[in-house]
Amino acid sequence: MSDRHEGWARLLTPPGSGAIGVIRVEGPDAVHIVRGIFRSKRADDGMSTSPGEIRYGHVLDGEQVVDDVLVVSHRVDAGLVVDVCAHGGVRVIEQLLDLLHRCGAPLRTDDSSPPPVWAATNVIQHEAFDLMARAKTPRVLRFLSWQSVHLPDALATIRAMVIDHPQRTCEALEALARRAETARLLVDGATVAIVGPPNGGKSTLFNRLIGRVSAVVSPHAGTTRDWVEAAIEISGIPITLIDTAGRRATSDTLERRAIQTGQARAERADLLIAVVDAGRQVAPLALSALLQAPRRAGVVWVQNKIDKESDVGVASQLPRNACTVRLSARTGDGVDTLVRALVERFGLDPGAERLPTCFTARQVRIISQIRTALRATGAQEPAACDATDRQWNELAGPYDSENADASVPKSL
Ligand SMILES: Nc1nc2c(ncn2[C@@H]2O[C@H](COP(=O)(O)OP(=O)(O)O)[C@@H](O)[C@H]2O)c(=O)[nH]1
Ligand SMILES: [Mg+2]
Repeated sequence: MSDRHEGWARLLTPPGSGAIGVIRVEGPDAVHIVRGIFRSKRADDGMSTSPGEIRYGHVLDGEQVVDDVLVVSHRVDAGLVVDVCAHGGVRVIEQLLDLLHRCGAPLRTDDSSPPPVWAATNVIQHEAFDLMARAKTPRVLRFLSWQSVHLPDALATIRAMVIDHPQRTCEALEALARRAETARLLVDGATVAIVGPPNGGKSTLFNRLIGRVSAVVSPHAGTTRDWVEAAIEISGIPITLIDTAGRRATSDTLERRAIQTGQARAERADLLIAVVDAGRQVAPLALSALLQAPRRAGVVWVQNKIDKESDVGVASQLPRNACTVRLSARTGDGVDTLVRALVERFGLDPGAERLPTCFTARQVRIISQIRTALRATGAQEPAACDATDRQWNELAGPYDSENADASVPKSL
């Protein structure tokens, strides 16, 4: 059939399970191809070639019903394309695409759409495709797409040297796992909390960074009563930005609770933006709270309100060698410097993403098991070889869609 018909299929809905899955059949023979596999529920009519006219029926593979579907054609440029709207289960779509392929309409994907998960040939690729469907930014998509090809290759190369160079194998594996932090920041995203004394301009800065007014700004200390968060993207890194209530001694129970919950949220953040008013000395209590806050990616200090500057020596209160940015959240002056400082603190230079990197907790766990086995017994020991063979296969072996674990891979 395929040599008589010319067409191709595209998946219009995201890969993975959904309520419906829509496959568009395109090409000069799109209508012929769909007609050949579609049987309308009303015996007297088949697929309509009038654009927009929907028909309900079955897709048949020989005599076997693959799914009940709605079929509708559209005019695109000079020709007709046909949308097959089916149930969105992964297996149903897989079977429909397979049937269309056999009928002369193979699947076409382009770079901007992630490949369907079932197209994976090995376990790592399957994890990458699954996470790609949920990627929050194009940068994350590119990272996972690169890993889907290069991480399995790198593992094959490392595995090939296990007998002769067990020590080097361990080191190479360790490097893959060490870089997992890059993957975590990209795939899961980073959490950045804005902290500091009341009235420093935290909420104003929050609103400016998210590009809209979300947190209430006022000259009254204690205005922000709860933490507010928003999803933003900085340089392709998905970021959850959190505005917290400013810390101060207060008799207001509600405000005290807001301060505590904001503080707890900030404690789990990857990075803090500590905002102080450049025209005011920081109160000792607020300063000591800020100084006791070491974070994985550190603290970026912001001296805000430089538009109404009167230098009161705030700089001398801040830690020496601290990363400090002077800006005005109100006018936006200096905010681009802050954005650059945040990216720098994350240490995600584009080159680092083009290194093979573990990107799921499962990969890190199995790599650690292989390293332990190699260190304990040495590669020459047959028992160790058997054990690690099993682990290598579990790590990056062929993907078996029939027996695969259908759960979403746990990112880091
Ligand atoms: N002049 C000036 N005022 C600002 C700036 N940022 C914030 N403010 C003002 O400072 C007050 C407190 O701001 P807010 O964002 O609510 O501070 P927060 O309590 O730290 O969240 C408000 O009156 C803001 O308009 C700034 O960059 N320049
Ligand atoms: Mg506020």
